[in-house]
Amino acid sequence: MGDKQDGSGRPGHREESGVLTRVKPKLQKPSMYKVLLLNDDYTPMDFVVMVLERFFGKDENEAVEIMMTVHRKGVGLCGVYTYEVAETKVGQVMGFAKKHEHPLQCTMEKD
Ligand code: TYC
Repeated sequence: MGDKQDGSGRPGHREESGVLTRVKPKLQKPSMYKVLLLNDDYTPMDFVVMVLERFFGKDENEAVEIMMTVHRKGVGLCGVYTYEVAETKVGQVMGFAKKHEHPLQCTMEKD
């Protein structure tokens, strides 16, 4: 529907004055961003587990697993989100850690 061939030689396109145009412009998939937690020596393990449950929807087992990965390896993946959602999660975690006076760091990077 709306993309029948018109002599442009490509389905889904039309050609006018030598310019090939998509009939239905393609929507681009948004870039995705990883939200990461970083290890430190002072934030209590229970607090990190709570963060993972509260802001990343993890159940207790998943949260403990991610927290222990961060504790052992220095960094761990909380989730992958669009830019605005990732930015919001980072802000929520940093605000929550600050409020409780823990040095927990949360960052994002392009997937
Ligand atoms: N290393 C901390 C401790 O021994 C625990 C911890 C885990 C801190 C994960 C931050 O992102 C973190 N209390």
